[in-house]
Amino acid sequence: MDIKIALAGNPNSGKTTLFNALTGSNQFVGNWPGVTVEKKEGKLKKHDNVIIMDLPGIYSLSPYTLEEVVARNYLISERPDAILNIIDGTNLERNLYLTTQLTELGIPVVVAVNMMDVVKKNGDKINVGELSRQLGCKVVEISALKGMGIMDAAEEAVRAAEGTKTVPQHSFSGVVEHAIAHIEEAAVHNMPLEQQRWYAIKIFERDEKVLEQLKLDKTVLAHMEGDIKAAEKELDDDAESIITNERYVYIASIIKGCCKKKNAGGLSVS
Ligand code: BGO
Repeated sequence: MDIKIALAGNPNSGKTTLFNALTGSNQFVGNWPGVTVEKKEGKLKKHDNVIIMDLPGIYSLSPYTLEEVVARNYLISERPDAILNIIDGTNLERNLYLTTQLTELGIPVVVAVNMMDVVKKNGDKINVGELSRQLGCKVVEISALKGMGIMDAAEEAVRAAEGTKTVPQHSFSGVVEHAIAHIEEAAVHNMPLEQQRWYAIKIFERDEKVLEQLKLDKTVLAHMEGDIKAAEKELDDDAESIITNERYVYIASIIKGCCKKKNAGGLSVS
């Protein structure tokens, strides 16, 4: 049976360069159903049974842009066997925002840190072992432009696809976790275990697309709303911003433990 790997990343992360390098001329181009967003898929070179699905470039899995909706609909309804998440190594903070969401989906993720030629040229250092430990998934250094590490990254994704489903590692603050646990129990306990957390977080954020899809009972909704409001009161913010802020705090702690910038704190000479 074919193995499906979704290629996900921010715009400008090098996704097109990587997709072309991995698939060569073996590509099929169309549109995502019902929308004019381009859909590309291709066979991984030398692996006839591995399909790489190129998702639109996105910054987040929120429900606000057509590209985000297309990408997340594909991920949550088709559930590819693995996600190859390409991130720009020169811009980790912004790129990891999507990564923290992808690793919550319960689909195995491999992170490919791209632009390593530039990172190295700048004299910066990324400790990929530590990054991998923090994110709870395999991390591979690549340069899509130079073709460095790209087959390793794709083959790691194939291995991840064949392995067990991941359960997310990162925890939000106590009051948010409390609400998420209640939501899991009240609304999504019938779903496969690895999918529950992503849905519970989206319900906490009052994500309209997910609420529309799940068509939850009014009393269940009211019960969960109590937990969400309690978290909002305690943290003095709205639920969606709470999750966003906590993701950035988490990312800052990851970066602190994994990255050394040569010119950090100093003046740039360019
Ligand atoms: C231009 N290293 C370096 N140095 N550059 C890379 C790498 C890498 O590993 N990977 C990609 N790039 P896309 P999305 C460009 O097009 O694949 C470069 O949006 C230019 N173009 O070559 O398009 C890649 O699909 C003129 O750069 O990304 C591209 O994710 C001057 O990153 C850019 C300089 O890659 C985005 C660069 C006319």
